[in-house]
Amino acid sequence: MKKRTILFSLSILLMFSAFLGGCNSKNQITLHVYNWGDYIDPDILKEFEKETGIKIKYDMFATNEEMYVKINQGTAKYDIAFPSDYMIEKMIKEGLAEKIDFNNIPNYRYIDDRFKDLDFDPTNEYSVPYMWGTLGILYNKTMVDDPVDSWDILWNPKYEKQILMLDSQRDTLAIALKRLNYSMNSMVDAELEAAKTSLIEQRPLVLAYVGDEVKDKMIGEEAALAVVWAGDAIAMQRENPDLEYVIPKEGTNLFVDSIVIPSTVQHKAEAEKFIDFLCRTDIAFKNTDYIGYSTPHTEAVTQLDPELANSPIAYPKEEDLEDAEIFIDLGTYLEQYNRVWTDIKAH
Ligand code: N2P
Repeated sequence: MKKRTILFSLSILLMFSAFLGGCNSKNQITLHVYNWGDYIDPDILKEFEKETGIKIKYDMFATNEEMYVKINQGTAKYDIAFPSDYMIEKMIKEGLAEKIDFNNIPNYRYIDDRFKDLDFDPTNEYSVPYMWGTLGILYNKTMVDDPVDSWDILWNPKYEKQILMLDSQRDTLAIALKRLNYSMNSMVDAELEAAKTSLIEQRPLVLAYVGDEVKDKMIGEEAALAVVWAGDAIAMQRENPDLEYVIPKEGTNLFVDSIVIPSTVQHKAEAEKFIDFLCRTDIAFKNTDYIGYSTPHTEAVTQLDPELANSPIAYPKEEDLEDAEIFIDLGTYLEQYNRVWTDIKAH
């Protein structure tokens, strides 16, 4: 008899906790965050969940174009995304980015004015700068004996099958265009065709077109030269000191990756809370220290290890950026870039 009573109470208890659990999961808000691979300190996500009780579902992409397709399809209901400049411009034009209520982002005051009023969001209504950097060449000093100061070295047959290119259409076409002294935002058919031809000529020299795998490959000395983003160069140098990063003399791309609230948002208030959290000085510092990319946060930058804060890779001098260009949205001319990119990849 007693045994039965215990069993009975136990089952009531189980039912009750299942009921409570059910209530809980109903009120539980989950923020869907869509970011580049290797682009956040994972502890920060845990800290946000702990502080706010808001859960995070975190997905990653490798290129702006991949992110755009997902947001445009609208099936995955992202609340937060981290596109670059030109893609933000496109998203705003196409109604794929929501206006942010900056009253909810008091920590926005820490973002350096140099990263405000930029052409992709001239009125600063849709985006909050997250990280910035350059595109350049990473090479292994023990494997390359020529001077590395020009994009041209990526076309040197001496390094056949020792070259890694980025599997990213704007970045790769930018290199080919810059090498030919054209703008990386060129909308001139003949210039784009010349860039395409040069990349097709280069194909036999290329070991692979890669994304984040570039890091393992360069650290493991599987290739001598790679096209990388500056922040990743810093992460790789931490693991292999024979790696050097160079901004080629023809000039490069300067990118600003920013946080946006895409039109697929389900939880706008919580998304704004997350953006403000990322702009909090302690969090921005922790994140920058972890990933190695360059922060636009005026306070976080002062707390960095002097080695990182003074690194010419992470924080290049103005004169090194004189020939740098920011990508712009190409509008309908993008179709030409898509076509050319498909042709290159088919070879
Ligand atoms: C990090 C991706 C950086 C994005 N892996 C460069 N725009």
